[in-house]
Amino acid sequence: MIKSSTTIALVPQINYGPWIYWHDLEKSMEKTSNLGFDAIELFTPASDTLEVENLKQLLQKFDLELSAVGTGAGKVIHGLTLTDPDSEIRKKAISFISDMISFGAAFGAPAIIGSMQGNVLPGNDRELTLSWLAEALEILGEKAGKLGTFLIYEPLNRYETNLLNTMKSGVEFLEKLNTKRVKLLADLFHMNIEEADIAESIRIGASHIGHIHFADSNRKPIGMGHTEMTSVASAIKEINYSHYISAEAFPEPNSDEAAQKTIDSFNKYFL
Ligand code: LER
Ligand code: MN
Repeated sequence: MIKSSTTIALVPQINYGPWIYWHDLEKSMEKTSNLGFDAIELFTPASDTLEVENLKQLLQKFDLELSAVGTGAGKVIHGLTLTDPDSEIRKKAISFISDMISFGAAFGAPAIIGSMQGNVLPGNDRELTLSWLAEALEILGEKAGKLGTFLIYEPLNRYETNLLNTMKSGVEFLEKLNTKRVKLLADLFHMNIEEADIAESIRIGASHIGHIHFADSNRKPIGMGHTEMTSVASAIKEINYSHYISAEAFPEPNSDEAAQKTIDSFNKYFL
């Protein structure tokens, strides 16, 4: 079954970005539930921001699941990436994500590696940098597997990373790893920039895809841009996708309308 999710940003330092709800966890969960979504995706400053028991109670109260946890705060707040030339920083990045994997796993939810993947920095070797990414994914993927979940790696558009930008390059990268516990994130916004054909790229990703970020060409909720969603939705159904479709989109024109627009689009294409 394909399941729907909103996103909730709980990082005090960040006040605008591609997340539907902001700062107030309980109110955001109540609204998510009232609209009929299945789940929430969380963007928190750290793995210990929320108490596991407290979040379990809230999820039960609002009949929601946790779809995934973001790790981007490790970069935004602490300047960590998995491909920093400094091995101490890479170690700290692995530790930050490892803690986030444990937190998510308490709910059966995977952690997402997006901006924490970093970049090949000027003067650095591309192959060496990619080997650091591979090393980290091996360690973190196995950790997620031991805890009964998986890890998600997200190809980003060229303005956010110069590592891997397309679904095909992500598939080729994962297929060279020993761990089978890393899946790909198909973020429709990044794909709109990088892919020649989003639907075809979804088919290339097929069973490797473990999470989808649902945003239109302009990163507004689906239906507010020019992504041709009918063929994309067909491809998602064709590959028998059975994870979450999560609204990582700008809260435009405001959070409530963005959430409504998202669930309307989700129901239109996937119910
Ligand atoms: C960043 O643009 C993104 O798409 C997030 O999911 C990862 O940090
Ligand atoms: Mn994304």
